Amino acid sequence: PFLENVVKHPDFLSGEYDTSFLDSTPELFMFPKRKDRGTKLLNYIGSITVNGFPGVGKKEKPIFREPRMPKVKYTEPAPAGTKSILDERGADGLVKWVSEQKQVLLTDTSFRDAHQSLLATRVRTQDLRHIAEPTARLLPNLFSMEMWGGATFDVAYRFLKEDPWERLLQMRQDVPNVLFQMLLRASNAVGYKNYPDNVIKKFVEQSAHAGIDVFRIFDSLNWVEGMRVAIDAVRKSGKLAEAAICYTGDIHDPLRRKYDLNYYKEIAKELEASGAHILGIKDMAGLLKPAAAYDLISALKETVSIPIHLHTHDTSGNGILTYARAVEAGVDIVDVAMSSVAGLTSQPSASTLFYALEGQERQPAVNAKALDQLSHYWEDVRKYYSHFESGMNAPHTEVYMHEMPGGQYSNLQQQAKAVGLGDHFDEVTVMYRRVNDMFGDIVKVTPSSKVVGDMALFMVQNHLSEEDIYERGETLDFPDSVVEMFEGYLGQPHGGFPRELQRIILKGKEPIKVRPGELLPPVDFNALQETLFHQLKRQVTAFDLLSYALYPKVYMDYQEVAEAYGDVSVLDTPTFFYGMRLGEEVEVEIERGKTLIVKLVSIGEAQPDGMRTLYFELNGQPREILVKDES
Ligand code: 3PY
Ligand code: ZN
Repeated sequence: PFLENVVKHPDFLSGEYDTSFLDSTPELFMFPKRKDRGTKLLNYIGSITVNGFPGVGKKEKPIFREPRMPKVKYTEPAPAGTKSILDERGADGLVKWVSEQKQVLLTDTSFRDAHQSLLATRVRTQDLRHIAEPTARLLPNLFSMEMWGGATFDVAYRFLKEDPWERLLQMRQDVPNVLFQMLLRASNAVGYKNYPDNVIKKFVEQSAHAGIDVFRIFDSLNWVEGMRVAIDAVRKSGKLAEAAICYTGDIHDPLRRKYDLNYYKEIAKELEASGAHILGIKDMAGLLKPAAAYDLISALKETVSIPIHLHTHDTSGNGILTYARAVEAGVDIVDVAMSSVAGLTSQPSASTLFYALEGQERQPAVNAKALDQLSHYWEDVRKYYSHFESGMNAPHTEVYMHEMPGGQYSNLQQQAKAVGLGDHFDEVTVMYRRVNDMFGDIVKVTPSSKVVGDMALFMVQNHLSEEDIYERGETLDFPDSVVEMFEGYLGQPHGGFPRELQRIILKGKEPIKVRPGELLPPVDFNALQETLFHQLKRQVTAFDLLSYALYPKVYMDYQEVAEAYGDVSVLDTPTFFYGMRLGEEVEVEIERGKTLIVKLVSIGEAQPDGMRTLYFELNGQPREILVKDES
């Protein structure tokens, strides 16, 4: 823990430390007394056993097989990979290396987008960690592992009750050789709204220190102005700025001229000129059809000289063909996932692509047997998360109609259910597209996609047609997210907002035209540090500050749970979601070399006030825990 405290110290993280800070910083030696971690964990287990996991409900704990692990030799150090190249030759050296590779390079998204898109982002750090080192050793010639950012940040706090920074620091220890990649929503960081510039800069700086090497930066309206602060911050950190264009529409559709080849070429040029090391094409919904992929990548290869990294979702079932054509056109890197967490709303499968390109000189240089073994692990782990599956189990070409991003489909479905529209989801998807067209045909990706989703739900729920909006709009109370977007707080869409609709939605308010970051006052981190110090009653790290600045309520709620239950990330996933069966015994490693053995002996009758006593054994000693039965 000492090293962890040092490594997490803000001075260390900002790179401004010298050796004297250890002497002048006695709080590093004063750890909060982690009294009674055992009891806190028993309280958590007891509460889940009696009441079920929040949002999932009380379910019988299934018997899961122990996830199959690949065979890996740990006697040698991990083979050198792209991370070693970045560390030795810097960002430009790495870019040069990428450009020199004949075969297409791969990014493994299993640790981020795959589970964000298939399992509501719910995969826990522990399950990621178990397979991180095997992946790094078996696939050392991956371009990168995408393992952070996007929704993983807030979901970790909100639902998994674990610290995303811890995830990054810990996984970095497991993976010294392969680049770590994150998804950064430009001025929206890992959130859903614009933040002040100093928050974005500090977030990038700290993420880089904690272990991120490649930042895929995108703006939810493809507004390059909104991306510059993040691009500059990444360049300053010495890491790789992958500036991405979100792909929308269809370059081959004569009726969608707004997003033609020229549109993408112009943005690509702007991004290259802004200092991007790599150009990302972020096909977040999986709309890029194979022939379009060939034409788009061919055109962009002629337009820019930086490497091109393509990301798609396999929702339509066309992902592999799209990649095959993109590879033919010279794409440098593509995003794939391990088979058992690939396909559908996730990325195309790594091994499928490997075999699809057999006999071609650009076939990726990966060990197909290793891919199978890694996939076995994910197949077993995925079962822990079955409650978060979307239910989509076949290719879904309707995505070409509604254009919903991979990660949004299941989310919006849940939102629709929550407002009683579970049986009307088809209507919602059609309305989603109609809203897009009303909004002037915009890029739909977090957070602009959420705005379109909110409006579609609002209209279906209130039985409003497009005509109603124009006729009665002045009397309607539009969702906040819709008003904010039309005010300009997510930036400016290509071609501007439709004037008439904007006037109706804003009801006389003036929209902004400048970058929201220019108007938002900077966060006073010193003042924040003081506030947090009083609230947390402990040393405040740069990570605490940033998490609070991004998500004050989510972060404080997390702290409250951590206070009540301790560090629940140490529990195995079945116990975390299902609690314990009567008579079951589980081992919990609370720190390296320190294991608790927990046995649930019996559960008492509910008292008139609803309280039940749970009888445990903790390392052989009887322990009683009181839990209120909420049923
Ligand atoms: C995110 O922003 O989380 C996304 O994955 C967008 O596609
Ligand atoms: Zn994606």
